[in-house]
Formats: sequence, C-alpha cells, structure tokens
Amino acid sequence: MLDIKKIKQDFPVLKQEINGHSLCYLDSGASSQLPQQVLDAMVHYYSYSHANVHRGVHTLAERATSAYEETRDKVAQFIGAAEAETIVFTRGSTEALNLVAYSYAASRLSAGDGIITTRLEHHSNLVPWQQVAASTGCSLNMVDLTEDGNLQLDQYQAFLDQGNIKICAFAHASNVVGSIAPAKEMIARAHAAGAVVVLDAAQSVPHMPVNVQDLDVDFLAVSGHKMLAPTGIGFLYGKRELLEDMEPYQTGGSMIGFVEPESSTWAAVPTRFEAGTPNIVGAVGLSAAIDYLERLGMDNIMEHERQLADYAWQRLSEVDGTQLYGPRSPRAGLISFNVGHLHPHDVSTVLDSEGIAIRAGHHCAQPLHKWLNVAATNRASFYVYNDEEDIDRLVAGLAKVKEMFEDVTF
Ligand code: C6P
Repeated sequence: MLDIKKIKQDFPVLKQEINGHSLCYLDSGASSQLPQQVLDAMVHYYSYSHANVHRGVHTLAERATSAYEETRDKVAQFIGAAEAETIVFTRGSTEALNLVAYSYAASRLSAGDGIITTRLEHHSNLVPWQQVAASTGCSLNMVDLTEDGNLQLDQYQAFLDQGNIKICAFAHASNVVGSIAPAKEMIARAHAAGAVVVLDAAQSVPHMPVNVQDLDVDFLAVSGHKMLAPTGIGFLYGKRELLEDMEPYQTGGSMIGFVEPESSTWAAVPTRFEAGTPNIVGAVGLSAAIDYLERLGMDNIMEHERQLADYAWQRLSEVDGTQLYGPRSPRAGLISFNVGHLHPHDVSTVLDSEGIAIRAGHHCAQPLHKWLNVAATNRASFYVYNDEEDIDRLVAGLAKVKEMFEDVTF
C-alpha cells in the first residue's frame, strides 16, 4: 500500500502552516497539488530546453518538440490508447468537451436527433450540449438519479430506445455525489443504439486505472491539474476515425496543411486541433505527473481512496446533524455534505481558520444541487497525499464549527 507519510514529503505546499496550523488539503477534486518531481521537471525544462514546438530545427526546438510529443505517447499509454495520434492536448476537460461539441456534434446533429446527458453533470459536460441542442434543434434528454445518487439505467435505456440518440455524454465519476457510472456497460448500450459516447473522465482518470480500449469509449476528456500536473494542460482522447472526420474549431498557426491567400487545408490529427503555441511546459509537467502516479500504481491509488472515503463516510456520519450525499459505496474519493442549516461558506471559513481546505458551493453542478434541494454543499476530496489523520482533522474542525454556531439548529 501507499506510504502516505513519505508521499506527503514530496509536496512542498503541505509543509506550510495556514492560519497557524499545518495545512490539511482536502480540495483535490477542484485542483490537486504538485509534487517536487513535477515542479523540478518544469523548472528544468524552462531552464535548459525551452523553445517553440513543431517550428524551428535548432537543438532547443527539437528538445522542446520531443518533450511535448513524448508526453503524448505517455498519455496514450497511461489510458491504454493504441496510438499517440488519438490524444489532443487541450487546456483541460472543459476545452476537450467543447471541442467534441463544436467540432463533432454541432455539424452532425439536427432537429429530430437526441443527446443524452445526466442530472449529475458538471456544467462543462452540460452547457456545451445545451448549446448544441439550441443551435441544431436536437433534444437534450437528462437521465435522473436514484435516491442515493446513481444513474437510473432504466431511463438511460428508455432514452436509447427512442432510436434517435446520436450522443451520450456522461461523467465517469461525479464531482459532487461521488457515484461511479458503469461506463463500460453504458457505452456498449449506446453503441448498440448507434450513439457515440463522450466520457467526462475529469474525476476518474486521476484516481483509478482507465483503459479507453477496454471501455471502447469514443471520446474521453481529462484535466491535468486534477492529476498532480499544472493548470492549463489536459487532453481529449478520440477514436482516430472520428477525429479524422472532424473539422477544427480553432484555426491559426501550426494546425494547417497548406495556406493559400483564400483558403487552407488542415494538418493531420491531432495537430489539426492544436492551433497556436501550445502549453509546452504543461505537457512536461503532465509527463512527470504520470511518472509519479505510475510509480505509486493506479490500482493502489484507487484502493487507498476507497478506504479513505469509507473511513470519512463513517466518521462524518457520526457528526450530529450532518447530511452526506451520494452512495455509500462504491464511490469516488470525495464526500459532499451539509452541517445542519449552516451555509457551506460559513463551514469552510471556520475550517480554513483551522488550516483545513475543503470546497464549498455548487461545484459547477447547479442542476444536481437543485435535485439535492440545496443551494450548496461542502465537499472534502482526497488524493494520494491524504490519510485518516486528515479526516480526523476535518471531523475535529466540524466540532469547532458547531461550537461557533451553537445557536443554529442542527
Ligand atoms: N471540477 C471541481 O471542483 P476543468 O475546469 O476544465 O479542469 O474541469 C472541468 C470539470 C469537468 N468535469 C468534472 C466532473 C469536473 O469535476 C470538472 C472540474 C472542479 O469539482 C472544478 S469546478
């Protein structure tokens, strides 16, 4: 199993005090922290290897291009893709999902067609589909949740049986209720109905082994900053034949084949989708982050977070007046909750004064919060540097919160 005490030592951010307490970071679902190995790789790149990619032929340009393209190979291998060309670098999951919505869906769907999405989606995997529906006239079918926050698969099947569904877009793991979609089964069902699947893997790929060939998924979106890499880098995986049939949605430098005064042709995939100078240092950081995660082992990370979530569920449910959301198990390594009638911003502010960082708000999932019948929740999310001590700190912090707001009914 993972040696968390040793892992913590790799993260400089965790060695500081916040408001007089050692930092207890429980907000990796929003953005994870960076180990020294990733920071060093980026500093080394900028110190000795930086130039633009795919342009110059001098030594630094070739070093930078190699580093960038080697990351593409590494990402492909990390998610089990057969070819590096099926990986498009993006700013993150949001840009990856928009790329599919605008370059694939918007030109293929029309009135009478349907998209399936779900009640638990992050806005990044909902709003682009609303836009496609608005511009094409196709329908948007939203799968509801069971009482404990899993997807209603009967309803999913009923939508597929309508016979008009062209796209199914759903989260692999929910960033709020933590439920994990039975992706392989849902993908097989979608394919049987002739639909293409877009999997939002922002909360799964950083935390569990994911193999795109085993899932047979068509598109998959990931953010680097949730998997120990810096912000501004992420990727879209797409099946080659789908990517090759897509037009770019951003145009400009380096994505072209040949430019005439009046018209242009496009480069092959994935370059066609990477207009302009990309986030090269981001790719360098992502490469080092994947090395770090692979050294720990994705199976070990998944098991560690499963145990932590289980422990956290038990400890938090013992706190009087606390409401926990989502299924007990299986679940992703995060728990959203409310404490009596206290606004999550109040809870989070008091916790911060104890050095504990959680997220408070609607977590970019307003339709889901509407369904939960609350405006906001608190969310503690775990990663490779968290242990039971962090959860004990959270529970002790909640006791302080309740003490401070003792006049509020619980
Ligand atoms: N969720 C959270 O605190 P970006 O912002 O593009 O890196 O990721 C968007 C995104 C897409 N799908 C899911 C399931 C997500 O959780 C996120 C990001 C963060 O929950 C920030 S809102």
